[in-house]
Amino acid sequence: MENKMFCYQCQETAGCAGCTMSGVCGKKPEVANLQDLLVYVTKGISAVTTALRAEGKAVAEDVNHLISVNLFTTITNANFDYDAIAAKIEETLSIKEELLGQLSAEARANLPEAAMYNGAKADFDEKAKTVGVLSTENEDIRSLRELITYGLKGLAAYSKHANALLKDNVEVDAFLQKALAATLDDSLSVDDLVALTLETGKYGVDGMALLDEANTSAYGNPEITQVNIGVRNNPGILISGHDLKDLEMLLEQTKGTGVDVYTHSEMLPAHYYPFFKKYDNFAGNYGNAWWKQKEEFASFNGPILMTTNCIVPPADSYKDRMFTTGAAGYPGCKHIDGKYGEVKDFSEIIEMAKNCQAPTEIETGTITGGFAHEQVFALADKVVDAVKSGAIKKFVVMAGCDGRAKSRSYYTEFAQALPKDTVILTAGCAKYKYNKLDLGDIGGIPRVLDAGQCNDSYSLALIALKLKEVFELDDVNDLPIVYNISWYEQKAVIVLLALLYLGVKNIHLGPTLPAFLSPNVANVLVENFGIAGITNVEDDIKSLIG
Ligand code: FSO
Ligand code: SF4
Repeated sequence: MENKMFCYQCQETAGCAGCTMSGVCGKKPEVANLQDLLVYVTKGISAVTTALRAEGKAVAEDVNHLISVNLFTTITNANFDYDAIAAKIEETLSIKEELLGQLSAEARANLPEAAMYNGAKADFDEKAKTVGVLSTENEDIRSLRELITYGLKGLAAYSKHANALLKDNVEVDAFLQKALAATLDDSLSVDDLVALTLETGKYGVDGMALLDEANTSAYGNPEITQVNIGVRNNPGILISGHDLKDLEMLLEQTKGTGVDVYTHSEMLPAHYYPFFKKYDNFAGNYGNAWWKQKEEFASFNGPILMTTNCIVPPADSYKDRMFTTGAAGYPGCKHIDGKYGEVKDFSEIIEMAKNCQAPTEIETGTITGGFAHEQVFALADKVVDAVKSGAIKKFVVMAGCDGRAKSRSYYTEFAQALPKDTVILTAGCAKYKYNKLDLGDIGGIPRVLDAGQCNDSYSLALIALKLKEVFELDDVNDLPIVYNISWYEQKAVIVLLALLYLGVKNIHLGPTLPAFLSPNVANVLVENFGIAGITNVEDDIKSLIG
């Protein structure tokens, strides 16, 4: 049967090969194809901005922001709204036409076809079918182009969150656009694209540093925090995704209204920031990782605000109480817009909450987190002593994502099977596989140290570099740290590329290796970086822990 779409960007892709009829994530073929066109025109405008920079001409901040939001929109589970995606394509084309006018005739003549495309909305569906992943025929070139593009999507997501806090890094933006444009360049060889992949990792580190600076300068450094996972008696609003600025605006607007705010999934680490502790109505974290939202959003009873991915297509029972903002979108769910620096109006959500029942309790107790870089540095002496005395034998980085695949129970079992003298370092929604297991502590140091969101993997890298310095080692791979990372979507790709750039070797990646790695590209990663998959808990404990 003829493909209706082709997407293989996430870990849950159909048959570990590609979604061709409809997305496992719920993405319909027409939306998947239109996302391909959005990526294509975003690459096109990036070729234009890159050419403008080469001529010494400035590119406006708004254009950088548009490019980042476009890419973020196409991340797995972020936006399912055909009309919203079509509108972004139209806006991009119109801005690109303006920019083309600023470029010399000579530079225009050298632009790729994507930079010159200027179709009308009626043509989008037809055009979309010709610009997808499979339009690159050579499988290694395709694999590298997609690996770079997915890494850039992750980088764009992190940039977007920093931009929302009015922090920009024009070098990151310029690289992101240059690299996007390079994925259109047929003259680049496999070796060129491998080099560009590694360079993407460098900017991944810079992008995560930018976001870390944006978050900590606005909200303070994360600190050890016990987060309540039970509920109160007031009506509540559940906020999910990664955007802390949206959370801040929601907390400001719900103050004194009798409505509580709870976090879900990747918003949990917001509780670790000192700034948010001043809100009495910031009640706790409700539920688990993104893929459990169907049951948990139903029992929450109140409105839900999705600030980013990961959206599961909502059930009718709560669809009318689900709202989106930023790059997120779902047809039939109200989208609340707002420019950076402006206050978004969440009054409709708050009014709705007032008429809803309080959340139904699904758990009680607390979970502990807040082990980002400054908090861990504050504990450095204790940690170093524990390593020197042999109380801690190994750190196991188990950051990344959670997902619905049954095979992910591996991570729960792996965490349980780890010897008691090991400490798990985590970030991202991967933690939900083991953060309620009560794995105990080592001399007061919890055995699960949660740094925060997936972007806070940056903290884990800083911690590793600090330990390298303290132990006076030349190579970060000589530390007693092993990596068993789970991935799901494209933010995990930039985290992986960033770790590779920092020289980390022998990362184990699961539950399956990316379908977008061709055998040859996978080989490059295996040979140069020792990347490996996972096998079973027993063998992996033996090989990783010894
Ligand atoms: Fe998870 Fe989703 Fe943070 Fe991802 S909620 S899977 S890598 O969006 O971004 O860890
Ligand atoms: Fe399939 Fe993942 Fe693409 Fe969704 S994002 S269509 S599940 S590969």
